[in-house]
Order: sequence, then C-alpha cells, then structure tokens
Amino acid sequence: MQRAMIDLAGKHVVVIGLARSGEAACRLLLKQGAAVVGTDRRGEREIGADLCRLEQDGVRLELGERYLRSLLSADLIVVSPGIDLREPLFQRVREADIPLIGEVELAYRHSDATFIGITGTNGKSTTTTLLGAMLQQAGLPAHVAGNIGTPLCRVAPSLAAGECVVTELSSFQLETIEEFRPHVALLLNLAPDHLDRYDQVEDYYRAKARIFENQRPSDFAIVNADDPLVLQASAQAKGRRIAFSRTRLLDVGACVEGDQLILALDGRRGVICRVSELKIQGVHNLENALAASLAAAVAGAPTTVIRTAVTSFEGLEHRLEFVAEIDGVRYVNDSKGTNVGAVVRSLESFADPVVLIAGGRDKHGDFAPLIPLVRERVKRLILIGEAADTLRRVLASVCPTEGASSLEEAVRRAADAASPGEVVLLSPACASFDMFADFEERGRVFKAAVRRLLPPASSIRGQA
Ligand code: UMA
Ligand code: ADP
Repeated sequence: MQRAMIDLAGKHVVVIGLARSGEAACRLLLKQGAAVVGTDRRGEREIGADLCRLEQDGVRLELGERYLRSLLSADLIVVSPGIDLREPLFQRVREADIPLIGEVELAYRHSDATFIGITGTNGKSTTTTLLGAMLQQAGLPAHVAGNIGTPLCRVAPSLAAGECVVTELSSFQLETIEEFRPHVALLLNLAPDHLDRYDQVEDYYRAKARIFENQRPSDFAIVNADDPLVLQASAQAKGRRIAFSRTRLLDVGACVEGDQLILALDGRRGVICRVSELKIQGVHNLENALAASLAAAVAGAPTTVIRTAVTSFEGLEHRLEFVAEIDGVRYVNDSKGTNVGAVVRSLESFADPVVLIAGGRDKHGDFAPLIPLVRERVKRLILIGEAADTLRRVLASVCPTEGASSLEEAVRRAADAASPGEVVLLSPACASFDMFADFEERGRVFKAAVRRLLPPASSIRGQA
C-alpha cells in the first residue's frame, strides 16, 4: 500500500499533550530527524519523571506556563486526542496555515502496515479485541492498538508490509486525520456522546464518519444495518459496503437466523455458532460478535477459526463484568458504560430487578432516554459524582433515588437495597474524571468495595 510519508527531517514539530499519544508521537518524530517540541498544560512536577527521558532524548519541553508557546512557529503540529481544537489559539493556527494532524495520521503516514479501523459510540474495545484475537488465531500477523490504550505511533511504524493493525478509533482521533485510509472500516453504532467536546451532536457523527473518507472501491466498509445513523454516515463510502444485522436476515453480511449467527460472503453462507455458545452476554455483544466475525472473514480468517475465537471470548474487564454473587445478589461492573446508549444496552441485558449505581462527570448528554428502562427495570438508583443532581432531576419521578458521597458508600447502600435474585450494577452513564483517574480505576474501586461486603464465611460465587 503506497502512502506518502511526511518529510520530517529538520522540521520544527510541536506535539501537544504529553501522555500516551504525545510521548509515542515524539519518539517517532525524533527517529525521523525532526526538531521536536513537546508541550503540555501540566507543569513539570505534575507530569512526572517519565518525560525527563523524552528531554534527555532530545525533545524540548514547554510545560505549564510555557504551554503552546512556540505553537505558531511550528512547521507541523501533532495533537493528542484529548486536545479540544475549539480553543481560540487553533483558529490562529488555521489562519497561519500551519499543518495540523493527529497522532493517528502521523502513525499511518509512517507505516507500511494495513489498517483495520473500528469506530462507533459503543462496543469499540470489545470488537477490536475480539477481531484481533480472531485474526491472530487464524495465524495472520495482526496487532491491536489505538484508542483501546496503546498509541498507534508505538505500534504501526515498526510493522512490515502485510502486517495488519486492528485500530480502535475515537471521534477525537478521526477529527485530525488527513489521508488515513483503513482497508477495512467498521462503524458499529452512533448515539449522542462527548457533547462536552462538540457543539452539536452532528459534529460528533461527522467526525466518526471520517473513517470512510479516504477509502477506495477496493476497501471494505462494514456497517450496522440496524442503525439508521450508521447507514446515513456510510452512504457516501467508496469502499464495498457490507452490513451486519441483529434483527433482520441478510443475503450478504453477518446476521442472526433463529438461534444461529450466520456469515454470508462471496456466495458462501455458513454458520458461525449458536447464540447460546457465546460467553459474552447481552444483545449489544451479539452485534459486536457479528461485526468482528464479518471483518475477520473479510480479512481472510476461516469460519472455523472465527467460531473458536468468538465462542471462547469472555469479554473485557469493566464491561458487564460479573464480579461476585453475595447472598443471592449478583454484582456487575460496567464502569465503561460511560454514556446513555451504553447504559440502555446494559440494562436491557438483565431480566431481574437492578439496583443501579450511576453518575460521575456529565458529558452534557441528555439522560431522558434512560427513563423507560429505569422505570421498567431499576428498583433503586444510587447516584454519585458531579452529575448526581442532573440525574436525580430526570429520573427521580420514575424510580426511588438516593445519593452517596463515594462509590464505596454507594456499594454499601446498594447492598442494603438489593434482595436475593437481584443485580447491583455499576453503569454510570458518565465519565469518571470527577472522582477517579479513569474508568478502570472506578471499576477497580467498585470491585474492591464489593469484596469488602463479603463476610469471611459467606458462600460466594465468582471471582471477586
Ligand atoms: N492536555 C493538554 N491540553 C489540553 C488537554 C490535555 O496539554 O487541552 C494534556 C494533558 O495534561 C495530558 C495529555 O494532554 O498530559 C493527555 O492527552 P490525551 O487525553 O490525548 O491522553 P492519552 O494518554 O494520549 O490518551 C489518548 C486517548 N485519550 C483521549 O482520547 C481522551 C486514549 O483514549 C487512548 O487510549 C490513547 O490516546 C492511546 O491511543 C482514552 C479515552 O478516554 C481511553 N478515549 C475516549 C473514549 O474512549 O471515550 C475518546
Ligand atoms: P467502547 O470502546 O466503544 O467504549 P466497549 O467495548 O468498551 O466500547 O464497551 C463499553 C460499554 O458500552 C459496555 O460497558 C457496554 O455497556 C456498552 N456496549 C458495548 N458494546 C455495545 C454495542 N454494540 N452497542 C451498545 N452498547 C454497547
């Protein structure tokens, strides 16, 4: 796959944000002979010792008060996904015509690998991991990177032609691509999210749709036929559009027929597995399984290997993760349920009454779509974090609600409220950053609090 590398030798490149993406970008740029300035709004003390190594290796640091100081003299700017480009200074960058790309574009332009891109509002990490496993188990040279946690610049540039990167992509990363062209692009679903970063939800959807922007007819666009917003976003895709559907039969693509997952491609129609053979629970995971299976088949994995991989996949930590059963109550950690769409799907997965722990940092979404399911399935709602008042205003009329000042207290209150046969679910519908470093820490704190409920002699089931 021919792509134009960016000529970086001797160029003055400013990298904004010095966490995972920024650090990996700096290292790639140094290797390519650029004069690199790394800038971060955090000061030297906050940013920690790790970055001293960047300085020792030749990156000039502009931290804290010196943040963005040499931005307007750059030949090229590389941004981390966490940088909000609505900041006024970026208007001046545009006026000065300084090229600006994201870390994903930089990695792409300096890699010979083939890219499979996965985006959507929910299910990205699950589908990315599952697809990576399918390809690896098929013996294909596949790597996993991107928004899932490993910056693309750390992985893609060292790969040879013929190797493949299964890349999880956020809207933030897709906002700053230029030529990034995945050979296979998946758009799983679209629902409102990240409205703290976008003025309008349409801007968010447009960023997601950019996954198809540079595709050519020889590429593949894999789309969710059940999601009208996805179909609309992919309408202009130039690649071959192939769909998956959980709700209707398809002549071509992946779908559910009776209790079987079906793959129909290139004139062949075969059974992947039975729905009951999947270890991952919930209708949303059925969609993730269909999407990953279809992409794996397009990328050359045999159905037998897809079957083995999908039926042995146990799901990821912090996504509807069963923690323990204590005194007949099941505790489930869905800390990654960070938007309304995800929580709706998580609640749909339980037939038994749920005590729901929700709240955190509000991303300015609308919580009203939770009303019907909360009314139907949530026995008690326990609210934490900055969004507690907003959630209470929207949901208190349909469900008994109480507040807790910490997640630990919320777990104790939930345990008091739940009866045998019921579920205590952490699925916050919010970001974690008001109380925790990230959703992983929130999930770990939840699990530790659940473990503390265990009396020494209690009979438990699970892996608490
Ligand atoms: N910073 C500034 N100025 C700003 C904002 C941030 O200097 O205006 C600095 C911060 O002080 C910090 C750095 O930028 O030092 C943080 O940059 P970052 O937020 O881009 O963090 P990374 O560690 O590089 O992580 C990013 C993704 N983060 C975000 O998109 C917010 C990670 O996704 C991703 O795993 C990683 O790159 C590797 O590709 C996380 C995420 O929350 C999991 N993603 C969102 C989501 O999934 O909902 C999109
Ligand atoms: P992402 O990487 O897009 O955040 P994850 O695979 O980490 O997605 O799952 C995050 C949460 O989203 C899960 O906890 C689950 O509640 C929900 N979810 C997972 N897959 C889907 C899907 N296909 N549709 C809707 N919600 C989903």
